Amino acid sequence: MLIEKSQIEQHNSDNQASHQKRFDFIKSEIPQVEAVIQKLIDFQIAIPSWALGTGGTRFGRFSGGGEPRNLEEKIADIGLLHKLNQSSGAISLHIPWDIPQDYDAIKNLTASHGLRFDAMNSNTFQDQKGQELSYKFGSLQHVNKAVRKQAIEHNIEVIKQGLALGSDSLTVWLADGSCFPGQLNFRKAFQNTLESLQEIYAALPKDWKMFVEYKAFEPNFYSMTVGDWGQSLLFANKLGPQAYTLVDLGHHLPNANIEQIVSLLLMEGKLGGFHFNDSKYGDDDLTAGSLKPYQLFLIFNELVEGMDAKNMNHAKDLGWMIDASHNVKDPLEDLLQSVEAIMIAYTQALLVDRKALQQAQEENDTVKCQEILQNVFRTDVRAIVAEARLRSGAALDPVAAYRKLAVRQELIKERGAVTVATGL
Ligand SMILES: [Mn+2]
Repeated sequence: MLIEKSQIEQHNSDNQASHQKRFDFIKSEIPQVEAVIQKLIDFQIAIPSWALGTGGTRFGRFSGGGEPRNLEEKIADIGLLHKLNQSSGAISLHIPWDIPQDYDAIKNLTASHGLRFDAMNSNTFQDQKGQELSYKFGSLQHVNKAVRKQAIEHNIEVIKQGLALGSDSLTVWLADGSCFPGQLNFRKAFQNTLESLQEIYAALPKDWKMFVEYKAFEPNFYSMTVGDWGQSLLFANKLGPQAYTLVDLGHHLPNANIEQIVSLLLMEGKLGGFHFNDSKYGDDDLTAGSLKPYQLFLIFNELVEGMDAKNMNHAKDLGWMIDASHNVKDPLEDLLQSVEAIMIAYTQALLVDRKALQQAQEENDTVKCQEILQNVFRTDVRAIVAEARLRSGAALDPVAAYRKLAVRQELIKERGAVTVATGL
C-alpha cells in the first residue's frame, strides 16, 4: 500500500482551520517559533526493522494482521510512517533477521520511500540455525577463543552488509554476562570483550562509528559485561575516537538519573546514539513518553544544552532511534505515537530559556530553575510539531490519518490476517 500525496492534502485541509487557530496562538506566545520549526523538520528518528511486528513476552505473542513478512515489506511500512509524519526517514537493520538478497534493489526501494540506512545491529545474543558454536555462555567475552572469533566475524560481516547499503554505523549490544556469582572472572570477561571489540573496531571504515550499548540486566541477572554507562565508556575510550556509548532509555536500573548520564557523556564527546522507549520496571520497551514524559523532556533538555555547548548538529551528530516492542498496540500506530512524543520533548527543550536558567543556577535560585523548566514542560507545543509536519508535506494528525485511510485494513488485505514479522 502507498499513501498518495492527495490523501495527505485532503486530511490536512479537513483539519486546517482548527490547527491554524492553535498554531496562531502559540506563535504569538513564542517569538522564536520559526527557528524551532526548521529544527523539527530536519530532525529524523530511525525506525528499527524489528519494531514493525507485534512483540511478545516469554509467555506468548499475539501477532496482529498484515505484519511485514520480509525486508521489503518492513521498508514499505516505514515508508508509510514517513509519509504520515516526515520524521521517520531512516531504517535500522538487524542482522541476520534482515539480510538483503539484492542490495541494489533494497537500496532503490529504500530511497524511493525517502529513507536512508541508519545503524546496523549485530546479533550474538541468540544462536542461529546451523551455527557452529553456541553463545549460551556469551559471545565476545567467551572463555573459548573460537566462540569469540565467530562472534567477531559476524560483526565484521554486518559492517560489510552496512557498507553495501550505505549505512555508516554499527551498534553492538551484547547479552554477555553471568547469571550466578563465581561464574565469570569479571576482569577476564572484560579483557576478552575488549580484545574482541578491538578486532571489530579495526574493521570499521574510517567514516563509520561504533556504538557500544549497555544494559543493566537481562538476559543475565548477576552481571552484564557491558552493564552501565561507565563500562561502556571504558570500552569506548579504550577503542578510540570512532567508538561511542549508546544510551537505551530502558537499560538502566530503576530511578537512574539518565539526564545526568547524557550530560556527562556529551561533555566527554562520547555520546553516540540513543534508543528511545519508556518503562515502569525494567526494559519494558513501551511507547516513548507514555509513562514518564517529564523525564523524556529533562533528557532532551540536557541533550540540547550539551549539543549546543559543543556546536553539534542536532539532526546529524547523534544517532536517534526508537527501540521498542509492542504487545497490544498496532505497531505502526505505536511508532507514530513514539515519534510524536519525541518531537514534543525536543520542541520543549528547544524552548528552554538557557540564559535565564543559567542565571538562576548561578544565583542558587532553585525555585526559579524549576519554574523555567516546568513552564516549558507545561506548554502545549503540539501545534508547533504539527506545523512542522504540515510544511514538510506530512499529516497534521498522523494517527488520525492512519485510521481514516484504513492503513491496517489495507495491509491485512495485501498480506493476510495471519502474518508474523521476523525477529524476536
Ligand atoms: Mn536498544
